[in-house]
Amino acid sequence: MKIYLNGKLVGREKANISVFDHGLLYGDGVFEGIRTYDGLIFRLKEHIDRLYKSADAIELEIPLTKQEVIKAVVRTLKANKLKDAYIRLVVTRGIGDLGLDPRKCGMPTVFIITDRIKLYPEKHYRNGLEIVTAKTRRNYPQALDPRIKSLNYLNNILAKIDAIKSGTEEAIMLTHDGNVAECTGDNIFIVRNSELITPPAEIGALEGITRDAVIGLTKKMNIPFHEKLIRMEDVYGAGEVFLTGTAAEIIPVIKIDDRSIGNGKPGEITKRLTAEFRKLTKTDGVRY
Ligand code: PXG
Repeated sequence: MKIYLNGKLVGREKANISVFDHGLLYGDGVFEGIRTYDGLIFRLKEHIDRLYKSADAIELEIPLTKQEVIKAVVRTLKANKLKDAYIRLVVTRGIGDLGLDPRKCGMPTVFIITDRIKLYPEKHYRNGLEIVTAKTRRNYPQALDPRIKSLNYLNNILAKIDAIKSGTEEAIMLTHDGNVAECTGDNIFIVRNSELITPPAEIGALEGITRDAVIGLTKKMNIPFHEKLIRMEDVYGAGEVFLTGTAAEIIPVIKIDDRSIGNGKPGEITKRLTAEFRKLTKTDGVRY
């Protein structure tokens, strides 16, 4: 396996980061999780744009142009001869000292790992997923905006631990004032009276690339769609619930906190969107 690290492709055992890197010491950095389908990088431009937006939000200057980052991604994919891959693109503040001061970090660290993709077991797509509501609330946007895809994922990890302790794989995270925000690594959608609804990202959710793709599909498919605030009562009472994410794609949810959703089976709108999304992954990407 070859890993891109600060301009070079190195073997796995040589892909090491300093213990003084502020990405490690403080979670000071940003990242992207991108996917390729049969030699097509899905929505690469959108992922790169989001990476730069995240970096800008934490005043981190990426030492490469967007075009150079794209070239580095393609170079890494080719070196590993992967056609269906998961790409982890990371930019940290770089090597500093034991203080928080980001000015001590001379040069951001950039690395790219490309690997085979690990998916949820197929049965979850067929039968639907069981999830819970996390005890842990989503970061307050005025403290650390969840729209920033930063290396600081502890908020999500605490909610993931809530999910695991409840015997499930995913958990719904609420905002400080009880609105549904998103899950630990996926956005959430509900269907109510044939209308598709997802919470607005600004209340405390990542503007997911898969979320955007699904919103785009609703226009093409004439499915009524709105961004709206939703509470857990709305989710429990929904006809359908599904999650979206780069790794998960679109995954139906059939039980939440031991309560059945709809008729307890993946819903029709979820199935139609999944079929259209699969088509999109075959066409909507950059060939390498
Ligand atoms: N919310 C959060 C908090 C996420 O981390 C999403 C929503 C979905 O966004 P995209 O752009 O992927 O549709 C994410 C994405 C991983 C992994 O390795 C995590 C994500 C994506 C890919 C891999 O855990 N999170």
